[in-house]
Amino acid sequence: MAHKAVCVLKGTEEVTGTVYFAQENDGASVKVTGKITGLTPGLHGFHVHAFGDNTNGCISAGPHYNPHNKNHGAPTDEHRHVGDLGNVTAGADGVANINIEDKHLTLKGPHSIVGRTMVIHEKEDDLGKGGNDESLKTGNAGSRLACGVIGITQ
Ligand SMILES: [Cu+2]
Ligand SMILES: [Zn+2]
Repeated sequence: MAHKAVCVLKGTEEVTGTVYFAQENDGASVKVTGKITGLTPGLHGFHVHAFGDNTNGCISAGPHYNPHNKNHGAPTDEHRHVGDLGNVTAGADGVANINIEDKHLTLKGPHSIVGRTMVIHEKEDDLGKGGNDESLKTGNAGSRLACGVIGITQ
């Protein structure tokens, strides 16, 4: 059975976006598509954070979703946070078009990302290669520009 989810990202500045998630069956990879606008041109860290809590803005979403207690890494790394989707790239128009297929995410089961928060960051995620402690936690991606809770859709 296929699973689908959606996330509307909002922030304090002009950054907004809509992200769609689709998984053909329980064990399949998750396709992540959509668009984020209002960004500065270049790379921006893009992660699933642990909590679906936006009571104090994006900061309440907590750290990167990490149910297996790993260090921060690149999307292609075997050892990474489940939430580590790396970077999205905004063009000169400030728009990032998202088209990711990820094997670590799931929309079903005990480690489902549904009910957690998607965050887009100010800076580039160094993918755990920054050579300092923070790199292994956050990728030094800076502040949280916009976020939204991932919810079930039809
Ligand atoms: Cu993040
Ligand atoms: Zn991470």
